[in-house]
Amino acid sequence: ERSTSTFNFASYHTIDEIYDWMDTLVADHPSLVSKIQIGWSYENRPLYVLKFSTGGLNRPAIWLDTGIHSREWITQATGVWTANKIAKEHGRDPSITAILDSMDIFFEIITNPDGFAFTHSSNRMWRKTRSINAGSDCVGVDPNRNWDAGFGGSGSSSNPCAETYHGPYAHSEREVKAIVDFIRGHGNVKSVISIHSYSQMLLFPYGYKTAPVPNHQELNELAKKAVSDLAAVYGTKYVYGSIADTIYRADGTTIDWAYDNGVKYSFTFELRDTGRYGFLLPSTHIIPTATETWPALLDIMVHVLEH
Ligand code: ING
Ligand code: ZN
Repeated sequence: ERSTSTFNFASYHTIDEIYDWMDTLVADHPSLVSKIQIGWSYENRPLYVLKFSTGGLNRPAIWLDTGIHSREWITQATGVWTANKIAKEHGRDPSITAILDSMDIFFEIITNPDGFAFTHSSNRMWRKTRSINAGSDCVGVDPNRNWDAGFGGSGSSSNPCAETYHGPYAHSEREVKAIVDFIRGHGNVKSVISIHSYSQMLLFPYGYKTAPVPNHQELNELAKKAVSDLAAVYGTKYVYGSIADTIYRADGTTIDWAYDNGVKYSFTFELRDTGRYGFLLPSTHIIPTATETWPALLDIMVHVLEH
């Protein structure tokens, strides 16, 4: 059944189900949503991005991604719910309507499709890409250590068998390079929001150094407001701050690269939970997690619109 009205947002889905659902979303909202392909994965799966736009030419844009780490299933599920919410609330909710009056939103829901397929077929706990590493029996690169921002430093591993293996060179992974080329080619991306799980955190640059970003105070206050509005929904507590201050030093991450490439509103969410279920979060959490995250996303997007 290819209809957004019968798709079950409260359960986890395969890549084929989610890719089919994208086409129904586009079909149901043809004047707002389109699907673009930004490249191919290592195993030759298409890399799809949903574009939300009411027109214009190369409008200022917000980039959202979920599922760059394949085992973080709550993120792809939240991505599906959120993309549907954007389409549904456009023309109803004043904030998202105002955002889409002058900005475009690009949303890559399955950012690591090979890894995601592998979590369904073989190993539910797979994090990395599925590229073959020369001279090693271990497969995959950490796509959140592969970006050209402090690439290869101590906050990542040079061991291909490690979960945080940075890869042979920056942007070696097709899944990463496709986003780099897209954001560079677009030239007007104002915000990157890269969604992970788990830990309940809202993080901003830097991860590859302890120095604060020039607009640290602005990002810190925005994060404070976003986690407060998130907590107001069901009481879920998030901590916030720079990556290096809040979790650990991490080199070669998405949002550090974005920040150093002119995207001054770069954030990572770490969604539910804090470890009871971890990556194996029951599907009963999907709608509550997405619902509470929505006002936090709106806070960031409205701030970007106003700055
Ligand atoms: N944690 C992230 C990781 O890649 C992170 C935390 C996010 C670090 C963004 C730096 C930037 O280590 C998980 N769970 O993936
Ligand atoms: Zn992650």
